[in-house]
Amino acid sequence: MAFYSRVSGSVGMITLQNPPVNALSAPVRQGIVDTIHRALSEPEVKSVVICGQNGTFCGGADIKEFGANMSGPPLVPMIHLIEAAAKPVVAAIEGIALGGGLELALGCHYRVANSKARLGLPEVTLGLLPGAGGTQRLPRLIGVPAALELITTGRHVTAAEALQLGIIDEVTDHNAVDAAVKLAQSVAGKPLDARRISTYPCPRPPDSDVVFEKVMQEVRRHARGAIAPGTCVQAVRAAVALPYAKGMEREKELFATLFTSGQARALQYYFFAQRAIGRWSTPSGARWDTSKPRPVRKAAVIGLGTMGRGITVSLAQAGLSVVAVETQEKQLLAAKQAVTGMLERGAKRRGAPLVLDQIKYGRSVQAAADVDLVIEAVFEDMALKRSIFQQLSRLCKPGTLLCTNTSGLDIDELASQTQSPELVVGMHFFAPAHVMKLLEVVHGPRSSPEALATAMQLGKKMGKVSVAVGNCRCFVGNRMLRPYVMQAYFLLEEGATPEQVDQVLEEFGFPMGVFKMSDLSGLDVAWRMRKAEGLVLPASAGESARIREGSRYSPLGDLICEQGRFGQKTGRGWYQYDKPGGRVAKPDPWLHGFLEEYRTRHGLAARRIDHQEVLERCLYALINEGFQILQDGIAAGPEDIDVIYVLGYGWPRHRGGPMFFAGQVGLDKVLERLEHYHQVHPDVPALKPCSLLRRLAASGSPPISRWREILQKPRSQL
Ligand code: 3H9
Repeated sequence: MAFYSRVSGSVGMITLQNPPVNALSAPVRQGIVDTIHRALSEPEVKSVVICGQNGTFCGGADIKEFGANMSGPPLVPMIHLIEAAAKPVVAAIEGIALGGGLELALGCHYRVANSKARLGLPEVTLGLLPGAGGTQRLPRLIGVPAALELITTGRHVTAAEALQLGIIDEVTDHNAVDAAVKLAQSVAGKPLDARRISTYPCPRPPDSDVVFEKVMQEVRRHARGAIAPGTCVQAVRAAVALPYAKGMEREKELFATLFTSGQARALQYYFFAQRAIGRWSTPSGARWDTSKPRPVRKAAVIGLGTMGRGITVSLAQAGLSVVAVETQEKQLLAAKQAVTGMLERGAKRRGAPLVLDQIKYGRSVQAAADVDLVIEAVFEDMALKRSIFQQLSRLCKPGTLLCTNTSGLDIDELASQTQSPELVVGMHFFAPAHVMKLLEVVHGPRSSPEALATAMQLGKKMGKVSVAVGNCRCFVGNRMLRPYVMQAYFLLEEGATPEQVDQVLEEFGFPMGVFKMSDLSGLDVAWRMRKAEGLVLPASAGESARIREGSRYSPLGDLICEQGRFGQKTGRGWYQYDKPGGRVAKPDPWLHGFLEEYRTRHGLAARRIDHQEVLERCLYALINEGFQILQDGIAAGPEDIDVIYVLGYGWPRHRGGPMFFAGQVGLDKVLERLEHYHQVHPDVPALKPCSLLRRLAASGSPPISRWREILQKPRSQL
């Protein structure tokens, strides 16, 4: 709702009240309309201030309403009512003015903001465009190029930048409401014609067709299949090409096409998914969300390879004292240099203080004796990790939390090396660890809720999105990746090329297909893990290298590693690069010849494989594993898996995540296609539909919001 009061007798004050962000729900819109009418009708009131309760102006339209039948007064006429008012209306912006919130402010005659406020039109990130006049008013106010940039990226700007751009009239370090009241009093009775943005001509850039075409191309290149950014450009173009009223009609039409699109639904689902994860414990796990995290002031990182360096940077930037340990002298020097460089660049970029002094370097694990928490980040080698955990358990002060940065090793095995297995937790960071937002926090069967809560809290402090997952081989993200990669290998065996598979996946929206991605990450890491698991057989194994106890396995990844082709770092992998470390992937005739020779050797006939099969086999195998993970209780819900995939694996956000995507395709359809592929490839267990998928499909494919409830039922019923 919005409540009304009077300040100093002559200023009508409208306060939006809808915690936590004063979103413009139906009651709030109704409240604004009612109170504006009241302020305009009271003769003593000479001007009006609109502000938000609790230091927050407004977070925009109420996204929760989007899925339901909309009621209450629409936003556009409400904002017109404000703009057309005969008394000056001033927006007092504290905290945030985002989306419809900024559009409301643009309908006001003046805007005052607190210096800490952030403003923006982030609708594009929800698969929408600013649909309450933002695409028509903002370019009129600040010009087309600046408006296009803000609207197509959804970027938030500070109050200082907003002032510079001309979005607001005044910035104050003090209370914006007091400043707005002062301004409202000073402008009472003054003419308003020049303050109504909708009446401004829209400045037409010279060569406007060329400008828009260029922006459209740029936006399409970055959008990877997302439709909202290009539609935003079309709406701003209408501001230039059409008079205001017609431009508003165009904005409405374009908004309507986006509003009902699957992409908008996916992006809005994802918005809430990211906020919802962490609220539930996994079905197999201890409750951690009600436990109090321990304070962590000093942490140690053991092993300063690429991951250890990124983790050290992230911890220091989060304000912790860090002991960074590397036993190899040369590696330690290189790490120190690299960490210093990363911190210096980070401080410059973020305008934050340099925190070099918070890190102490050491060559012995002994240096971790007095820390509150250790993150071991050595090589992915169980024997090495085991011995480090034994040492840590002996030397660390009682109660120290011992975490391992592993992408898939058994947390319980490490816990069993220590005297306090309840204090052992997995923290799976993603490379580069100081940049990537995702953190899988892995609870072993013996990890205590408190230890888990501490790791989750620390992740948050480090600016990560922490997702709690259960302990199993490769956890959630990498476990799902395996069947996906394996399908891609099978497709090569059957006649596809890496280029073809990658093209299909990139068209779907991944920034890189599976083969380019593997070349970038380095093929040797997964190879080493497969070797440790005994999956890699010698070349002499012949046909038994391909069929393991009745299940098909593709040794292609192992074979190219045996050739020393580890991807970008060696200049050769699934593609060729101009030099070791090169980044531009080029098709490699050697690889094509190698595939042909491999097929001949194994009597495999190459066939033409269409795009649909490539996409379905790769994605549905991955999704099927996701259902298995839910069924096993390794992830708390589909949202957790989706967030992991979007943040850690490049799954296109506008497709919501793999589990949401499955729901959008239709669970019965996914099931039917998996059944089909499994019939054709009965020796591929990853294509055998998981029983949870069958059960959900049989119960009428309930919406994803209901899966969690179904998952709560006893495992035996799934
Ligand atoms: C729009 O305006 C369309 C118009 O152009 C045209 C219409 C015709 N609605 O993120 P947080 C909830 S589209 C409903 O954890 P923070 C959020 O779910 C809208 N709920 O906090 C969470 O709930 P819970 C354009 C909303 O401090 C709680 O608030 N606006 C909305 O890290 C706290 O959120 C946007 O895109 C909303 N609009 O960040 C802004 N916003 O506690 C979207 C938030 O139950 N919002 N909630 O989990 C944001 O970017 C961030 O939430 C914000 C606060 C920066 C505001």
